[in-house]
Amino acid sequence: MATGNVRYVRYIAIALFTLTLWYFVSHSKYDTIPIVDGKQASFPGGPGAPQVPGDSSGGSKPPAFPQGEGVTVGDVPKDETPLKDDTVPKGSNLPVDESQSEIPPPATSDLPKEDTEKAKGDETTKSDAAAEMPMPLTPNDPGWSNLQDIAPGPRMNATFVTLARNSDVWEIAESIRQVEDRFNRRYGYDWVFLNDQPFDDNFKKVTTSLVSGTTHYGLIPEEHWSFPEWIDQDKAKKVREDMKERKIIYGDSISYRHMCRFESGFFFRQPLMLNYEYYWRVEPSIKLFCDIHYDPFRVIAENKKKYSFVLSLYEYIDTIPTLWDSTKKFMANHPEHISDDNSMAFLSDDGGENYNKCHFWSNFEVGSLEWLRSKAYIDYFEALDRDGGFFYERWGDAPVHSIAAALLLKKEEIHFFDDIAYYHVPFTHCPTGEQKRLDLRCHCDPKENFDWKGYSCTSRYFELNGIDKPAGYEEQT
Ligand SMILES: Nc1nc2c(ncn2[C@@H]2O[C@H](COP(=O)(O)OP(=O)(O)O)[C@@H](O)[C@H]2O)c(=O)[nH]1
Ligand SMILES: [Mg+2]
Repeated sequence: MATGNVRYVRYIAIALFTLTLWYFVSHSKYDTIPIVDGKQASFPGGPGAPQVPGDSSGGSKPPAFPQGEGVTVGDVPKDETPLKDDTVPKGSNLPVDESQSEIPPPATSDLPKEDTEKAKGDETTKSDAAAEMPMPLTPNDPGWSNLQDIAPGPRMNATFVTLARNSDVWEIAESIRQVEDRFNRRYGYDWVFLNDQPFDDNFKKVTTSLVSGTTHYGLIPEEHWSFPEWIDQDKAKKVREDMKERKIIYGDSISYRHMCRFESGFFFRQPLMLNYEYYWRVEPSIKLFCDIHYDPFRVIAENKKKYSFVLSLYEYIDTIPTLWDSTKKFMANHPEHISDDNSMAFLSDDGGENYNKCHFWSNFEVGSLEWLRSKAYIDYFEALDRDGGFFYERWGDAPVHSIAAALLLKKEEIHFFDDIAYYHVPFTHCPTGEQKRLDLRCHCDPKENFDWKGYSCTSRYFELNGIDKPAGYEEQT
């Protein structure tokens, strides 16, 4: 009998426990997902995030970033040159209040519209905005550890830019994902894609779904992707055959030559690019290994930098045997373009007589489009183009950009982004200091760092600029 009572008590206890558990589970909520206007979630793509009408991704696209008037910096307001070609504005179908209400606007967008109009291109307002919202550059700076929210502060008039074929879609998807995860998801910068063939729907769909900013797709005009009329076709063909026999990488490729010439002289002049003042070049299959806590575009703009790099190395001489001769001819013809405070010591060990083949690796660049569009740079490109080495040899855009930067710019206008840990086959830049790698949550193997190895030119850049190399660099030589 007593045993029976105990059993009943146990049943009642289990029933009570189950009811209590059910009550707590059904009434609990995640504190990190606030209820906003009866909707859950204030993070892009989260439960309850704005549904984009007609969006087959089920509303998983991030909402539009607050990058409108008044938050751009520079003399080329985005609206001045109409966007050409195919443009897919991020969240363009969203009702305005829905796309903007849940994202904190950057500092300057609080200004009334007429003030923001006035603010465009106004130096005082730009520097005020920068001063009010300084970037956290080190772990001790306020705001450093906040990598969740949309980044406060002004946005630069800047875009990512990628040259790609339709067949590069999955390799570029991988790169975009890295760039977005480590940086752009908090900034929403635009992305311009350029191609010598029309981009197909799949390329546009995949890339637009991954980029947090607005994507633009441009078709390169034939005159920027073909042989100029002064090129002797027979001579160019013989060169390709000879280079093929000598097994020079891409030596027999016509399209690679068009690509190098395009990246040297035309990408920054495409109609879509005219809307912007700064660019960040991204290639397929690259990796970013560390969090990027600040806006590299702002670093460039606020410090008046014009060009930047993360990796440097020696060029394969068989691809550029006469590039330096053409450069010396240009220097003699245009002494007015050569900077008094140049980086010749990066390029030459004998005061300019011979080229040491050092160059910045141009598959990563953050830089000034205004500089590339300057008379000095265009004169240099046109002088090289006339000499025909893009086709009679196989001049790469990396030595072309690098020689131009080293000769036409002041030393301090070239920046080394140590914090941007990067991989493009087969080289890696991984910050040397352990504390930095931990602070930036890097996942690169420091043993892979190329900076101080014998085939890198980065030591020269440090020495030329009087910058101390980081502690521990000797262990990575
Ligand atoms: N549209 C287009 N893009 C190209 C072509 N060839 C190369 N590219 C792009 O140009 C960039 C450099 O080419 P890549 O193959 O990475 O050269 P590598 O890094 O020097 O080995 C990449 O962004 C490619 O996607 C081409 O024929 N057409
Ligand atoms: Mg590449």
